[in-house]
Parts: sequence; structure tokens; C-alpha cells
Amino acid sequence: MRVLLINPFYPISETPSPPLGLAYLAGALEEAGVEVRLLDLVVTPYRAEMLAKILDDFQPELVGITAVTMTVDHAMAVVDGVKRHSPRAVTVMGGPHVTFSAPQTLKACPSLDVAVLGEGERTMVELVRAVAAGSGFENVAGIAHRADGAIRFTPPRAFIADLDSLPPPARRLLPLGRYRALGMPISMTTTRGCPHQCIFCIGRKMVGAKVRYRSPRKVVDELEAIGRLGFHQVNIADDLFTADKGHCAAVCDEILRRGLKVPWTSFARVDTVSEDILSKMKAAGCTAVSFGVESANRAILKTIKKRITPEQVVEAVRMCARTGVTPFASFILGLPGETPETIQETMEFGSKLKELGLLYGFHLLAPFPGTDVRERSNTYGIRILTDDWTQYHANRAVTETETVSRGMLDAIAVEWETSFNRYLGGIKERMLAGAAGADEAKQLINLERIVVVYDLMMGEVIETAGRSQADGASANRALARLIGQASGMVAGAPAVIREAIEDAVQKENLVCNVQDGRVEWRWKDSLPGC
Ligand code: B12
Repeated sequence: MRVLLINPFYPISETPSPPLGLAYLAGALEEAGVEVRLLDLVVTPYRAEMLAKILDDFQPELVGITAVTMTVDHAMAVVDGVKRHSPRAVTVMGGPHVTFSAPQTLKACPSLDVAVLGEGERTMVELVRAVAAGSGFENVAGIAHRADGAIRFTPPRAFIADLDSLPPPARRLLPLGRYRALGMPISMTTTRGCPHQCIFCIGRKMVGAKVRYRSPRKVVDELEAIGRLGFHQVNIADDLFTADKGHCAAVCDEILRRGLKVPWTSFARVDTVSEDILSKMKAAGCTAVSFGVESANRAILKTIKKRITPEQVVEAVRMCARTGVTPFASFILGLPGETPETIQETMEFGSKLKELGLLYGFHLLAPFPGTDVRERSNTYGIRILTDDWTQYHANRAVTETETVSRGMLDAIAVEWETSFNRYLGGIKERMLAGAAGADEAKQLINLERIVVVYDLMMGEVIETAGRSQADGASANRALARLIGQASGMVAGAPAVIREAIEDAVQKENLVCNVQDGRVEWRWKDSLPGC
């Protein structure tokens, strides 16, 4: 059996990491003897002909695609493309969006055969077996599918109790080299589950209220392996890495025992950290923790069931400062009960805490399917303005409260983005005047390089400009030629383009092949050792 897994497009501004959920699915499928390929449209441009070629070459019996709310339209378009070209391939969608909107998604996308709800490893293997056996899908738990012209749910599937029983994510199928070239982090998990009930999040419903733990030994085996891949940072993507201090400490102790030096970050709640655990995390390589703070207003914090106080936030930031871990806080504007005054309160809170070393950012409320805030929006006084899922990226308003309009929220988001651009503009001016600090200059150069590498990748510039006749000249000449050709094909200052390409070559993200008298430059996709 052959399965093609697809990651749909979403923009680089969301700092994507290699698709971990799909890698887990691929690992489970391979363990069951299935041949798997993966197409990642976050770092490879989508073209119908390219999809057709993969479908023709690989002939998958089943095609699975993942989606969050903001990517589901793109995912559905790709599913349409798959069905048009390979009508006999069974199409399956999974991930947090379809888990809570299966009937709507199946209705909106007639090319989609099955929606998988929740964790997918076991379900996907059973689906493949059902396809191989030519049986229906009614015995596969945890899905919604089409039967007799209707959409039917099968019984729910229990959460995977023993995470250590899962095969490791098959990362070698992912285009890791492309993510590394873009300077994105790589992610892994140590737990699944979240006991909290925040009304804007589907975490608990998606991964269960009971936290399930992987053994620290297995976690650190994985960290050790991905730590060798040359990513600048590992992101521990658990909903709540610090849910249990015992588990968190055990993972850190194992890292320390092995003497690993891998920089990593994690998500945390301000009420789950202590100075002890932060010190241990710091010693084990943790550079930053991300706290969901959401609001500075007590009444709002209560309504959204966040169950934290502004005092706990201040204390957590202080503890981070004392232990040397960078604290990052994310706020959501437009929550139930939001008024112009509470927005002001939250903004002032953020900027006050900046003095203690806090980095912070804002999102606007996006009421995703499955969240309490969407299901009971009227009770919460939230007006949902659109069901156009492409707008659910949380950077523009899709809701209003009684006193906070869409225009007001959008104006704040625009001002926030403009001030960041002003900040970058300021660095640029100082650089040109020779007065920029080393750190700020490095930040800007990094950002400029990311933009160039991304444009080269998504414009397929390397594939177009990087092919030529070998003329026996040196590798340096081949590189100079590539730089010359690419410079005319992407925006950006020639020096920035040259440095971005040279950097990618030096880090072996961009490699050169000379064969049969032809020079061929290409992005390195899979990385050995994982
Ligand atoms: C780490 C993380 C990130 C990271 C990395 C994301 C990435 N794509 O790698 C960053 C910080 C970049 C990020 C960004 C965003 N994120 Co985020 N993120 C998470 C988090 C905490 C963990 C995700 C993870 O790696 N899980 C571990 C893997 C193993 O699980 P998984 O990916 O869910 O896959 C499993 C199942 O979903 C299922 N499955 C998934 N795909 C498929 C496909 C098929 C065919 C099948 C059968 C099954 C299946 O099987 C997999 C294995 O069990 C989740 C919370 C959560 N509990 O899910 C939020 C979460 C996924 N993010 C969310 C959001 C909203 C975003 C953003 C839109 C942020 C924003 N602007 O608001 C962006 C969008 C980026 C994107 N397209 O993914 C929401 C999604 C809600 C929704 N309905 O859209 C979540 C659920 C959190 C929440 N608020 O409720 N995120």
C-alpha cells in the first residue's frame, strides 16, 4: 500500500516548523508496512502539474492531508486536485480543524472521502487496512465518512494511552533541509494532553484532559537525534511542557546527565513554573518559555477560564529574569468582555513588563470550530463576523464585542505591525550609518536572509537558474554563476542575495551536483541521522 501525506500551504510569517503530526502518521504507517511519501507545500510551491506527476509516479491508494482552520481552504483545493487527477485514491483529512467541523468540511469538499477526528496514528493504519481489504470504513473508530449518500460518524476513538508505544516520527521523509535553510525551529513533543479549559483553545478537547507522558529516556533520545541536525532551536510543542514538574525535571535531568547542549524552548503557564524548575530548564538548554497570558484584566481572565492572575504573570516574568530564561507572553485582544479600556490595560501591562525583560506579541481572537467561545458566542457577547476560514489567522479581526469593533481591533493590529516595521527600519538606518549594535544588525540580516531564501525556494529559482552545462570551471565559478542568475530573479539587494546563497551553501542547505557534464544546484531536502 502507498500513502501520500500532504502539508498545505501557510505563510512563513507563522514561523512554521517541519510538520510533526504528519511525521508521526508516517512513522505509524511505515511500521505497518505502508510505503509513505510526503509533499510539504509550506516550503515547496504548489502546482497542479507537480501534484499530478507525484500521483502518477507514486500511485498512492490513499492521500492524507492535514489542516488547521486558516489552511483548510487550501487543503480542500489540494484534495480537489488529487481527486480530479486520481479519482480512485481515497482522500482523508485530519488535524484540529476537521476534528471539530467534519460534516461541514465533508459537505464543503465533495472530493474528500474521510475526516479523521483527533489523534491519527491508529486511525490512519486502520483506514489503510480497510482500503487494502476493500471493506467499508464503518469499523474504523474516530472518523466521519460518506455512506449511502449520508455523512456518518463512527464511534469515538480513545486517546493513545501509552505514547511510548508509538513509533518515532518519520522525519527523514520531511524536507528538513528546507526548514533549516529558512532558519525555522524543529519541534518535538514529550506529552499529549492539557487539563485546562481555556474557552478559546481546543487543546484539551483535541488531546484530552489527562496529560499522557513519554518516558524521559525516549524524549531525550529524540532530542539528542534532532539536536544533531543543525537547527538553531528545538521547540517542545507540548500544550503544556510544565504541566507536571516531576516529568519536566526528569527530562531536564536526563539532558544534563547526557551533557547535551541543544537549545530549546517550550510552552508554559505562569502558574506551573517555579524558580527551581526554571533554573533546571535553563541548565538543560531551555532558552525561552512562551506563556499564554491572554489579558491583563481580571474579569476577562476569569471569563475565559484562564485561572491565572496578573500577579502570577509578573512573578513568572521575574523568575525568568532571575534564572536567565527569556519569557515570551502572548496576548489575545477581542476576548469576551473586551472594552477599549481593557485593551489599554493589557497593552500597558505588556509594555510595563517589557522593562523586566518580557518579549510579547498580540493575536486577535479567532473563534476556531470546537472552541467554547465559538459554540457559545452569544453568551459570551462575541459577534462572529465571518466563516471565511482564510481569515482565521488571528492577525485581523473576525469578531467584535459590544464596545470593540472590527475596525478598532484591526487598527491595533496594523499599528503593531507598523511599529515592528519602523523598528526594523530604524536598525537599517543605523546599519547604513555604521551605528547599529551587533545584535540588532544580526537580527535584521537574519530576517533579510529568510525573505531571500523563502523567495528563492517558493519561486523555484534554484531549480530554474541552478542548472547549467559544466564547463570544467571551479566550484566557485559555479556558485558565482548561480548568484548572478538568481539575483535577477528575486527582489532584494544583490549583496543580501549573495550572502543568503553563500550562507546556504556553507551550511550545506544548498548543494551542487555535477553529473554527466551538467551542474545542478538543489535545496537539500532530507537530512541524514533522524
Ligand atoms: C506547536 C504548535 C504550533 C507551532 C508549530 C505548528 C506546526 N504546524 O508545526 C507554531 C507556533 C508555528 C504554530 C502556529 C500556528 N498555530 Co499552532 N499549535 C501548536 C500546538 C501547541 C501543537 C501542535 C503539534 O505539534 N502537535 C503535535 C502533533 C503530533 O499533533 P498534530 O499536529 O495535531 O497531529 C495529530 C492529529 O491532529 C492528527 N492529524 C493531523 N493531521 C492529520 C492528517 C491526517 C490525514 C490524519 C489522518 C490525522 C492528522 O494526527 C496527528 C498525530 O496524532 C497546537 C495545540 C494542539 N494541541 O494541537 C496548536 C494549534 C494547532 N495551533 C493553532 C493555531 C491557531 C495556530 C496558528 C494559526 C497561530 C495563530 N496565528 O493563531 C498558526 C498556524 C500554523 C499552522 N498552519 O499550523 C490551533 C489550531 C486551531 C485551529 N482550529 O486552527 C491549535 C490547536 C491551538 C489552539 N489555539 O487551539 N502552532
